[in-house]
Amino acid sequence: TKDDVKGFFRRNAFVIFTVAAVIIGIIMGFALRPYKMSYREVKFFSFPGELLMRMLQMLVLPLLVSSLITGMAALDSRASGKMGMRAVVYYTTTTVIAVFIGIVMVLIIHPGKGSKDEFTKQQKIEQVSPADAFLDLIRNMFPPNLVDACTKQHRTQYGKRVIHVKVTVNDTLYALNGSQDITQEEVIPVLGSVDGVNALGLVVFSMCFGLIIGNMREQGQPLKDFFDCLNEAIMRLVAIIMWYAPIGILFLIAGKIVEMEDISVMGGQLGMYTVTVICGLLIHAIFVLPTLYFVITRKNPFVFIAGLLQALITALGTSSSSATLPITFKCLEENNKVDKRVTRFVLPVGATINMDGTALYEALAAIFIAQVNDYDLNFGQILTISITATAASIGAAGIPQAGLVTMVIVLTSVGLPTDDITLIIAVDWFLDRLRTTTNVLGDSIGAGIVEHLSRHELQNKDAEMGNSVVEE
Ligand code: DAS
Repeated sequence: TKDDVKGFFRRNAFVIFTVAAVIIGIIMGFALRPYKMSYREVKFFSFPGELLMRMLQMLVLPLLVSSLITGMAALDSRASGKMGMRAVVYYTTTTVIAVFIGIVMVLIIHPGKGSKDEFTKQQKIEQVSPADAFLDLIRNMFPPNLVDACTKQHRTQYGKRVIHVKVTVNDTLYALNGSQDITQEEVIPVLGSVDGVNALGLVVFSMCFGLIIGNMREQGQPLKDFFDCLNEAIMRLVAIIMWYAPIGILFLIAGKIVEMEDISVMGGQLGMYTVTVICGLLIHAIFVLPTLYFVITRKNPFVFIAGLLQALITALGTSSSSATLPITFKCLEENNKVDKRVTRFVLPVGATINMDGTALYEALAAIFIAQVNDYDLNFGQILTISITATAASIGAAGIPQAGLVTMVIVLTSVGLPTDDITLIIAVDWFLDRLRTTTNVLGDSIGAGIVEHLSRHELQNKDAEMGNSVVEE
């Protein structure tokens, strides 16, 4: 009836607008490509998309800190310990499966053969040894200056960026993660030029701080109330930004299509490599994660995923799982009714360290680069790649192209030339979106699974709260 149709549109307005935005963005992008817009014109054209990125990034810091602190404070240490253990087991399991899929796919399809002279490389890429990178991972968990951790992403022990990469491919200078050595003017186009926060450090601090004020009972109540209120206020801001999101996503996608290299770059082994990555991510996202969800919760995974559509499309548009975090919260809490005590705990941690798509990608890309170099890897080296790809995905920040940058660690670990990152940089802007979407899906499915496994603790907590209300 008419009311049913109206009800359907009201309930799904966001998703309908967002899907429409993606379709219009793609059409507009391809329609504008023949005009060969200059870099300045492209930046101007995709300005509404850049605004969306900045609005979402603006919220990441207060949202991540307030949701983790309130999430931890809402649970006593036993309950959060059990929930934390379940989350870590889930993260480890899905990341290992993702790496395994990546390795199997690249060994079966074997996309990398033939020579690599089709690319020019003019800049050395900084080497970071796996040991340094691993120590960096631990070091970044304890930021010496919290304010600094809010403004700078992970740093190496030399006080520089984790790894910044300057490469020139076919006369186009690229900078990943906006290296300080290159000014904006020099770099055309600037790829992942996003200054992330040191999310790792803030996650560790917020978890400890939330647990402590949770155990302080009445004494900690003022701070608990403060962060609860801050979290609620931020989520209301997100609700406002969500109306703007479809417009931002439209211009992000259109701008990227206008800007992207000629499709001819996709020829030969690079095209096969792209197909291999897409197959691997699809197997993980459409088969592995939904099956895991169904086996554990016995609920329909695709209904759960339908509720996430807006977050998945935002991840596709922004290629940043931390920028998507506010929308992931909204989708899980409002559409999928996941308990806030779970989302506030699992999502910020997951968005920072659980990146299935990135782990799959880094293992696959490293082996692809070995294949292109006719370099036969033995079992031990493939094992090393799977371990370093897992560690690199944990260390990667949830910002654009982080997975390409931390791959230097994986390549260095098996003696592969790190300069060969330039072989795959031309398609990375596209594959980054797909692996970011996989990352966000993995975090969200994780929240659903952890909530299901923690339902007894949550019910006991509700009963306790209920009793205390009755006593009062
Ligand atoms: N773009 C990263 C993210 O936001 C993933 C990556 O670069 O691999 O999850």
